[in-house]
Amino acid sequence: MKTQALAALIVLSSATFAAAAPAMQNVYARSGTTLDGKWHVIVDPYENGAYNYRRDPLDAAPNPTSGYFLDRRPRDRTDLVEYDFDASPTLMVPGDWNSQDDKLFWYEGTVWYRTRFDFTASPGMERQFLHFGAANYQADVYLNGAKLGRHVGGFTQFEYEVTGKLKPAGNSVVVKVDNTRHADAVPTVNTDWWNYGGLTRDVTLVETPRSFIRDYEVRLAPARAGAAARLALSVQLDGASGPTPVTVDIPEAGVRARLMTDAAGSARLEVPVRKLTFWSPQQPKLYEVRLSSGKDLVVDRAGFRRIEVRGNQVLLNGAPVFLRGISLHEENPLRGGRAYSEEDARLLLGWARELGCNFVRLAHYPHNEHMARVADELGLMLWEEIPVYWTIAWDNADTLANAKDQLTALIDRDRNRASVIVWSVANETPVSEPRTRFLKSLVDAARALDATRLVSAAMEVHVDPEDNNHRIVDDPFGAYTDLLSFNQYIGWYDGLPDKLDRIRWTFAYDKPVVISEFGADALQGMHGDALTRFSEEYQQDLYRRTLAMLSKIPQWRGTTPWILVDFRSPRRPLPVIQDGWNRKGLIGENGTKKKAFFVLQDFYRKDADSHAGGK
Ligand code: GCB
Repeated sequence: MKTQALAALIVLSSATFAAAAPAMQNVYARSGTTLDGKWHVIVDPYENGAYNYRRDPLDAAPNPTSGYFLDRRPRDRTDLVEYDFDASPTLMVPGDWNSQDDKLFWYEGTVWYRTRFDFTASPGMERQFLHFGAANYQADVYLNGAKLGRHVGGFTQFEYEVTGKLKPAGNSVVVKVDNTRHADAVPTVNTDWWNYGGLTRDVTLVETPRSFIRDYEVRLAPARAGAAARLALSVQLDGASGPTPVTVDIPEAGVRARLMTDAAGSARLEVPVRKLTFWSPQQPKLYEVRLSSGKDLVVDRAGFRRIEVRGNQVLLNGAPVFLRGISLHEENPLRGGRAYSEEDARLLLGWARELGCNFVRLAHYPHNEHMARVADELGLMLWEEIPVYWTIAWDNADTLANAKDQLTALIDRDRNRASVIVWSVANETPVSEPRTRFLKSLVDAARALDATRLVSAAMEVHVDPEDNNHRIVDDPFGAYTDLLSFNQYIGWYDGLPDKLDRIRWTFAYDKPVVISEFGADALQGMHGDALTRFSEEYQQDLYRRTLAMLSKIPQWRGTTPWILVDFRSPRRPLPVIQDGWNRKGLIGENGTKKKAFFVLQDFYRKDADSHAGGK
């Protein structure tokens, strides 16, 4: 392989990373020790570990180790010990508690988790960080009896520096995880998915040298007419004392760039690339990217592509594309519970590929990092989303700050994934001024953090009061999004499937229409005629008619039907048929495909691409 050194063209210092320190980029590429495995747990519905009998918070007490559950050891045999981690059961981390213990299936509240570990620093490593992939919903973290902090938000990564706080033996990490729903939280109290609680993603003790590459971005720079492709590189060091060199190597692309950081540890550089194979679903080319500075080395695999909207077309690498999509929840129906592993990602995204997809909507919250990494590899474009869902507290400034934090964490984590083409800020939110202001502020935040991807939201449709067969999409928020995306359930919640044949559409915006949901419930294995609710035939017929209806929309550019696999929802109690599952999956809870799967597969194979729009 030929490696060619390319001169630095522009060196700019930047304040891009100046916001509150995000968790480090690409935690899987760092040295460290996994803290995954069995953790002892104490279920604490009354939160006695957090408050005394007068309901005063124990964190505020003068002795920070006085919490019942802060892993105290009895001093002698006569000590009263009512809460003892060592004597308590264990749960696997990562993993939700609901699917691991029948008694916790419906549980919402506090569970205390504890693990112990010994620690010896690896050669050259001087700093340590405790990194959590996610904990749903609120996590209070303690190390050796002292509180490290609180994290709010069930689907985003967070970390604490623990340098100088570790002992050679018997370190104790205690986490109070609370999945209580709140009206002013994100999401709020009402969702159509299971509120899985726990340490749902990997926990890692990461080690770094004193100065390390905390954050970086490697992407295509905006195209310039007639000019060769250029890569935009940016890095952020943590712990450097003064300007420090950073090297970025992309051997297969012939890039070897040297950046010099400013005093704040930031550097940016654009470099031309001789020859680059653009990432696409047909050819999901990934390049090894090696970033190094002093003793620190981070290796990633990144793809390079352009995504943009022109008029009502979506262009991938300059060519019109139809988004052959499907929605999915972060759930592994075969094992039960939240999906968290690379293997889970391969199962779910493998099914999407079989369906003929080039696009997947990761609904309704940030999924684990493996999803985007596996999608990069498989050539699936992604829509990623935050849980601004239904009835958010639009006027609450803390709720907005919370939503922004989640959006920021998601963008920070996945900005180097070529697969991600859409940041979605909301799902089915009712039109009102406070709501549109709230969402607009999220769009602004997304664009400020990342100007290279599309921004959207799953909006709603309204019925023309004069004509029941006329549907109008004119949400004022549509003025701010790149795609015109909306959910519609004609033929399921709105009439019977024959209604689909009569519908006509009006759109207030000449933008690419990407229908973010349609579908019908069907119990896998239940058969009937096309008018038998919950039969596979009903769902099959609805898919046929919906695709025919959508095909008449001139600016139709894609869809992510609802949904790839049945998923658990407390809103779906119908015995025998639902039993706590939303049955709109194209695949049943046991992994068996329903008839409608093949209708969509056939459409994606034969007809879909003709809707990409002309050149
Ligand atoms: C929707 C929601 C989705 C639900 C779905 C349904 O519009 O966005 O979260 O699960 O409808 O099945 O009703």
